[in-house]
Amino acid sequence: MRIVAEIGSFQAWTHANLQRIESVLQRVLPGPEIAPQRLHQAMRYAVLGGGKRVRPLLAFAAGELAQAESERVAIAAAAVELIHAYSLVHDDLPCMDDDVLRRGRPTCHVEYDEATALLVGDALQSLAFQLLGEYRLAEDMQTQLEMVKLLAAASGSRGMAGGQAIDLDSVGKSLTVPELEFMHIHKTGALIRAAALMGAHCGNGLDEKEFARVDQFAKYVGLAFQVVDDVLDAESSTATLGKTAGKDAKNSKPTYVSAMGAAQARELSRELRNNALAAIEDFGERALRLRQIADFIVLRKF
Ligand code: GRG
Repeated sequence: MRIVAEIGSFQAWTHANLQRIESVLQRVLPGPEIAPQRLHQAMRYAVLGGGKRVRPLLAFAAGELAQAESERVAIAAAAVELIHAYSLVHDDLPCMDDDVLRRGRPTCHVEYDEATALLVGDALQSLAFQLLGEYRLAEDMQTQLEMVKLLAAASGSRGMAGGQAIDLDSVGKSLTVPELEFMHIHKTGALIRAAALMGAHCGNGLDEKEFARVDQFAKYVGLAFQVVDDVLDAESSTATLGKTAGKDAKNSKPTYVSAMGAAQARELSRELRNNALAAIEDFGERALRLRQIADFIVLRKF
């Protein structure tokens, strides 16, 4: 009975926060009628075309834990999602992963053109940092500066972009599990971790130890996300994923599935989920939303 009620409440919570993030993203993206129209239309195409919004949801959950105002968290979450959207647009380009399908639609460079897609990524990244400078997000300016630093580091060469460089370099090679972990902690994990910490920074309800617990939780969840992504790429269909399935094997990319097999990779994702939950155990009921997101990430089908 309790589990049913918790699932129901998670759906309602997710629905409310998805509406919140969509409306902020709609608002902060330049309108399609504003010059240069084609670039602004392409930016909106890349960001507003669906997506699970896992990173914003993590920011909202951590923000609630830190007793942050949801309006502030929504802006921080939007900044993270803009960076994520930029990374997908660039990742899909012919010079990187060369894909034609994303979120069930043609990728940005297919719908528009390569030069526009490149600029879309650049402009989305700039817009993310503009938001962090434009809105009051944290109780004090020192914390707000920390947030700028955090998002920059998570997206840069020692975070997501660095992970992508390792990924491009590893095509056709076989990586050990620790090497895979290093790549994914950067490529996928850094931004997921930043999402939770950005949300937590919007409030001042967490002490240092509690903040570190959220960080630890997000590290495990970020890795679990990638392990599940590898399994879904191997086992799911293009129709379900809304992006081309089976690409990792076709492109000779080292993955958790190629390193240990799908069944063991699934088991690893469950282990990582358990580690994530253990990290936030002391929060008790206050961490309900974080726990539910960890479950969603591990059990998701797309
Ligand atoms: C181009 C600097 C640069 C980085 C690209 C994130 C990334 C790095 C590449 C995406 C390629 C990929 C398949 C990564 C695996 C995990 C991942 C980030 C999947 C996509 O994220 P989701 O599932 O996407 O959250 P939605 O569409 O739901 O937002």
